Amino acid sequence: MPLKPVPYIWMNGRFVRWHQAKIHVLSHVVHYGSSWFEGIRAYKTRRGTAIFRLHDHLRRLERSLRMYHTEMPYTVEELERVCVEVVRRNGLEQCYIRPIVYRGYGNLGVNPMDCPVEVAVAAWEWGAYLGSEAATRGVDVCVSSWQRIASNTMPAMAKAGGNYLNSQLVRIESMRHGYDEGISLDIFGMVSEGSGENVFVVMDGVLYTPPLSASILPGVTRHTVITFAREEGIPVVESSIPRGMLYAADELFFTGTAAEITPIRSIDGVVVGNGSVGPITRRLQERFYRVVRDGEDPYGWLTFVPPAPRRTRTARMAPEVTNLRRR
Ligand code: PPE
Repeated sequence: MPLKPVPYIWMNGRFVRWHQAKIHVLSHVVHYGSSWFEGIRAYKTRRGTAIFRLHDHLRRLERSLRMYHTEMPYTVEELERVCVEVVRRNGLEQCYIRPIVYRGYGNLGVNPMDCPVEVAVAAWEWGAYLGSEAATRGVDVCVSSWQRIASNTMPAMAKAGGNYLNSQLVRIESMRHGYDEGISLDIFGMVSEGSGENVFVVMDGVLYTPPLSASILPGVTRHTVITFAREEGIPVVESSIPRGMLYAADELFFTGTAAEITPIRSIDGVVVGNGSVGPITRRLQERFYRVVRDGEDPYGWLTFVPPAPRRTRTARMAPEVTNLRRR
């Protein structure tokens, strides 16, 4: 399904029309993958539209940039206001928000430092990531023949555009072989993560997930699930997970902003548990929905979006996010 355009994208300090949000073909990012981004969801909760863990996502963006010796042109607080305004101005009740920082047009050659650091924030409606029945029925997954990037090649902890070439290979291979998604092992043969999700394993009532040293992205949803599990009294173990555990597991699931909490119903054709959503997975999903659907917010994870402006015809409004000075 192609993207469904909304009126505006915020780009380098102003709102531009969706179809006008363009870059030059010789921009550094096009050639060398030099971008850092986030994926954030806004939910239509009972208490109004709210962005989930906005601050935490933007802090991760800042850290991704630091790993590449690049300063964010705007502060986290400024970008928070921009994200809110992008949702509001486009009249979106629930959506996916994509802030992206990239090296633009300046010079070419590997050295990025002569290219401007540019920033855009877009939002669009994005439904279920792994299919409409993924959350209730689960997905079929394989172990990929592609290993996850090693932390001494590129920092897997950074959400950098270039990392997603590795993810693309995993995803393409899994789909070509008839699966919904693939899980990569790290270079030491231990379970790492999905092409766009973190992985959890349930065995004997204990929740296991790979540590940061397994070349994973430190997922915001992963942290959310760990928080819920601890509160529910479910023991959480962050440790190396041998591949065999995937086949022996009582329950398996993915977490991610796009995928939310998606049960895995088979791995390499081996049915997980009894093939239906397991009790711990379900409990964690319910906890998650209490926040993003009911708007319960004991952790301060929701940023509510004020109602949309009546007139959206002029893009020149909202001086608080259009007059931002670059740092
Ligand atoms: N690992 C990877 C490689 C990853 O891309 C994501 C998010 C996660 C783990 C989970 O992180 P978090 O969203 O903070 O819980 N993947 C994003 C990209 C999806 C896309 O296709 O683009 C997402 O879920 O938004």
